[in-house]
Amino acid sequence: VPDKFATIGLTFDDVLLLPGAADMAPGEIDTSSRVSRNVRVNIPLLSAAMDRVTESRMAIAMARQGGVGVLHRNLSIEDQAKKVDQVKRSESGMVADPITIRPDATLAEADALCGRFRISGVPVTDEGGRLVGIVTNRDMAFEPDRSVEVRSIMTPMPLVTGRVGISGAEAMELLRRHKIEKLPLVDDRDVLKGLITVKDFVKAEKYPNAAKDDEGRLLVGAAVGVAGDAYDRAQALVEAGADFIVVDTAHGHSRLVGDMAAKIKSNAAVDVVAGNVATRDAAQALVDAGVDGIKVGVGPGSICTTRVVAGVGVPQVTAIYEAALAARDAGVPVIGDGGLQYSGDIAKALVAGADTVMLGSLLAGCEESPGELLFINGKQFKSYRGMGSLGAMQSRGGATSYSKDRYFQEEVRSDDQLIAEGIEGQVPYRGPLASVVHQLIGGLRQSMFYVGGRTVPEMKDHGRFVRITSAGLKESHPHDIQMTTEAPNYSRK
Ligand code: RVP
Repeated sequence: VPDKFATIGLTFDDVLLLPGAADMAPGEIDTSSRVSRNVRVNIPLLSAAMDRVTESRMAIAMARQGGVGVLHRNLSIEDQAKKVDQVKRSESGMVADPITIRPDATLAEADALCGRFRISGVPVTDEGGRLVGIVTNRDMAFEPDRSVEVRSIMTPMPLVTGRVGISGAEAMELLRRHKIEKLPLVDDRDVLKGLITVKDFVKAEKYPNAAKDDEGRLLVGAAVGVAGDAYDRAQALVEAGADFIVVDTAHGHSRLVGDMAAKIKSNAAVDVVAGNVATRDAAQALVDAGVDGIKVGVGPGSICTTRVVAGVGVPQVTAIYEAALAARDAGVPVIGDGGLQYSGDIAKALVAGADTVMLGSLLAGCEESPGELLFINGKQFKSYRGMGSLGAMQSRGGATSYSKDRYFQEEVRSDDQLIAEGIEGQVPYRGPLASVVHQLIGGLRQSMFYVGGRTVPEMKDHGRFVRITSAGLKESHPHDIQMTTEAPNYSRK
């Protein structure tokens, strides 16, 4: 970087990808990638850690599609940890640590438990963790007295059970032969070790591309900050089963961020991603702090006003490129976060040096994002806002907002002293995530074919840009025609 002026900063609309020789069939294209050193996804997409984008429903939907969601942190530690738990329990080949109930609990308690975790039955275990029976909806439905003990209505041992380590096919065969929905897994002392359900098998078939951990549970990430009880939060999230923690701030080139990442890493076997940064030096500082992934983006977000309010930022393609220069040699994956408007931008981010991208506005309109559908002039929308918007920073009563410290404003006590760095608004409703991801990844696969990159690493290696002018950009979009039909993957901004 020269003394005063850095080189010119380029963003998605400033560049196009050069077509390259493609010696592969489109079917050979592999979109899998790494979020961080040890977290692999099947599609290179993350949903943003924002309170209008990622709660458990979105995280589950993202992982089923092969990507991963990062649960936002603008809520209490307990609530966020609960959401991690919901994702980890949602589906898998096997529930490793099933919810259980004691034989002396009441039917009302069993009912409440099933309602809370949205399950249709619970294994019953004694103090030693030994399986003594199972109680399901069917047992509960015909008992009017809610105060009876579970032991009197459960189906007691001996039950059909499987041994720990049973194969999926064997388990399925047992479920089918005995026409049961749940197969408890036990060791040789009948201690409950897991649970396999029919529902999980059906889902596993429905989502063959799902991103899962070694135990077959969906992947999920969760965000923390650096102030106050941020470290306690990280511990609670790890305990709940988060696959990676994101130290999520607007300025990752600060000692607090590196220190927090290092502290989390030294006390837990979990990947830690940190950010956001936009220069090579900042990425190098995070590499030196030992992070497993680097998130890049200062100011590109659709709802972000940091570049206007603070006058700070780096156009996103250049930011990714610069950060990747430091990350690449260290083998640390890069997440390009923010500013993507079209599927083509995903490929541009990868060629610039990202391993995955994080999306906010492109996903905020999905059915699975938090918040109600809004009807305005006969059109459907969902609300979307920056985590640095007044609304988000005040959402827990100002003084206790958990998103203020993303912008290093946790010291600000009163709402009217906050300096907003984001706005609040709405985006068009887009329906289920599955169809949105289908279009985004379909577009990415086309890019990979045009560029001649069979895999994400090949895209990073072979891909080349051509810089364009505003005339080139105008030519790129539809022109000299009045669009009469909405395309599923294109709208004029
Ligand atoms: P976009 O996909 O362009 O909507 O950008 C989403 C990203 O914007 C987030 O992942 C986050 O890094 C950033 N963000 C979130 N809130 C704000 C803000 O209020 N300025 N910015």
